[in-house]
Amino acid sequence: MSLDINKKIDINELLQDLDKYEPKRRGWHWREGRNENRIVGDFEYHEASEGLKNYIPLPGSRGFHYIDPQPDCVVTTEIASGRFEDDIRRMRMAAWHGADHIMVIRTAGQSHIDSLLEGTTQGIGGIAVTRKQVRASRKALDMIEEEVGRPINFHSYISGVAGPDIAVMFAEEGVNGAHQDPQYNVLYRNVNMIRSFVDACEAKKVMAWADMLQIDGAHNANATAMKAWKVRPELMVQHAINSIFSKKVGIKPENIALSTVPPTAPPAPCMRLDLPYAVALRDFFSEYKMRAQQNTKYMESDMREATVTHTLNLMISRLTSADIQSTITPDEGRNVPWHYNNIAAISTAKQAMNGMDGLREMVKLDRDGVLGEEVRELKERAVLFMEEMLEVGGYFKAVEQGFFIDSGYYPERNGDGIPRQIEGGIGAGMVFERDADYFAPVSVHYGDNNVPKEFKKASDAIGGDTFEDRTKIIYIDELDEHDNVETRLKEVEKYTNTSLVKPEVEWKADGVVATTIFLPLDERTAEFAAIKCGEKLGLEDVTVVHKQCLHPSEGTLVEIKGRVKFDINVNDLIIPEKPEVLSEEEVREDIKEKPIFVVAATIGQDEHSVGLKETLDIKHGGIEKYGVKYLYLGTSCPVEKLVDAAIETNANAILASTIITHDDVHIKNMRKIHELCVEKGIRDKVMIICGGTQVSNEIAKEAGMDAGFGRGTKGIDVVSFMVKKRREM
Ligand code: Z98
Repeated sequence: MSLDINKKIDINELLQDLDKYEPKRRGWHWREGRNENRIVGDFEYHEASEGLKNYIPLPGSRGFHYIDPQPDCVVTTEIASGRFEDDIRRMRMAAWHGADHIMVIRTAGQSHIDSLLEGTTQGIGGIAVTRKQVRASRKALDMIEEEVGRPINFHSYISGVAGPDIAVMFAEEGVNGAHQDPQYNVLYRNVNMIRSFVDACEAKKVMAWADMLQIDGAHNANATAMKAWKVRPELMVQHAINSIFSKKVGIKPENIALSTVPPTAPPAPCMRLDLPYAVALRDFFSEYKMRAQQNTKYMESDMREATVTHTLNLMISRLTSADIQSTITPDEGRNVPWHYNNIAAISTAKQAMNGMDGLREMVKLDRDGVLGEEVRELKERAVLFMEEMLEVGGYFKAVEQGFFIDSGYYPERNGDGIPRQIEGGIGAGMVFERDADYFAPVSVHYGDNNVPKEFKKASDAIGGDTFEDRTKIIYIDELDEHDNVETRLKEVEKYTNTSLVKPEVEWKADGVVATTIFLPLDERTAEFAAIKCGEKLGLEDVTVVHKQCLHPSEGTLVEIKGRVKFDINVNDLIIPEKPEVLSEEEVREDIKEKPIFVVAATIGQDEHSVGLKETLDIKHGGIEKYGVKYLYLGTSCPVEKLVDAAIETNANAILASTIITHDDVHIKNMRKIHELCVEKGIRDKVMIICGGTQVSNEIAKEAGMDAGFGRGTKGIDVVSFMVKKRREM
């Protein structure tokens, strides 16, 4: 199975023979061609990687031959709608925009699961990670990476008491990266700390075998702490613990990534707090990789604000360094995973990183001043934290005493940390010392293993394990009769490979649309008025996803979402043929060789001039820019005068503009120009083009014009038409 860019990914086909599917490869992949200067289009980039085979560039690239330079670092997006069949479609869109690290977090907390789930979700609320989902996603990504021409890293989470089991499954299924940090289990999921660290040895060993990249969980401290910037010393301690632990278990340092988040957000003076922190981290942990994630702690539902925070965070990445740049959207604040906000965040990262390409070559961080002092202070606080931890008897004791997630700026302590008991938590007392003759017949295992002499390696005892012989992997399909992908796909069958379509945000054919409404009301009233507006628009289940007071009494901006009841049959749509626009180069060349002269005016009794002038004038890309010369006759120009001017100047084209439409005056005037030209014998020599907000190509042609241009027309559209039309003449 391979993908055709003109066709949707076929989920049914993807699921076929899934039980036999083998992932194409294992291991993490960094972008190719980093650290080399690269020419893309008109520009030289110093922090870019190899480009993509298929991509969607940024909208502004229109002015730059639609190039799509790819930053040097891996770009992450977190896609987790809870339905893998929908996630897969989003992964494809994300990859085309530049994501090569797809993280999937399931809606049922993985750390709450006691064992590897296969076949069924066992009645838990939410969607748990299963082999089937992982395999289907990896299979899809194996095809998507062919399509974009760049390997894509698939990533999920190895946590909870089932962590080692999940690690094994991920290794078998070609998962390329995972969050793994025993401190996460201890602090946020109350897993017993001994159990968590012992399990982590096994999980990390498996990750090392699978060449997976590991991301730690330190960022959860600043997402949880009351004041995120106060835990900066502690964050470094957490990074240190997991990094050195992982290295000692056998993960190579280049596969160990620190999950760093600039801890604060505007309106805090975030650079002053975040930059020294970022520098201190890179001083301490130069051996490891940096995974930079956006600050989410202070994220509200405002897209604009979140985007600025993200951009400031991206500046930190460019001023210091990032090996992986994560992107997160305000969906966390809205509680809806929107397809398009993933893409928006990827584009923000791509745009900002390309924009700040090579910044460090031009701007040097001044470590002699406040920055240096702050960096030193942060590092000292972290070291003192670590020393005190040792003094009280080590990590476990420190956790017991509530050292972590305390709201004080160390060494200050407010006594509100998250304390856990060494003997307490999930899985307490479930760690047993291995017997002297302990033997596990597996190829990858942490710690003592007494391999009997008759075997060269432990797994020989069973003739090879699942890492060596994939046929031993037992694939269990979904067992739940009601909650499974097949039934979900049946529910949307009406919209699969048919001409029917519904708007969607989260899941296929969910019918969800979002609308922005301004109401001249106070915030509270506006909220309820907006819901009423949504209902009157025919939406169901209307909820407010964002509101922002613009003035206590003058008005409020509200974004609502709701569900439409209808669907649309695309076969019933009347879609005019899309005019093909020539490239700027081709147009310029053509006009250079064979000049074009036009006469232009707003006709009849019409005083509107802006649209026509924008179309003519060089400043905003009017036809003048491409070498066209023109005579502008102003507004309210009689049709006769315009046609006479065309004759006198021997013009190639007449450009008429008309906005007013009462009594169909625009159509009457167009027809009059055509008839006059016929009468005066120039119709076959002159192109007649009409533009205006109410003009369409169809209306204009019906009225005898060669073409009509409506709202949103640019000079290139008009000039491209003229060049093509002249070739026909
Ligand atoms: C991120 N947006 O970093 P449950 N282990 C670690 C984690 O950070 C997380 C989990 C496990 C964030 C996502 N992080 C939040 C170290 C989650 C997940 O039990 O499945 O929620 O554990 O990508």
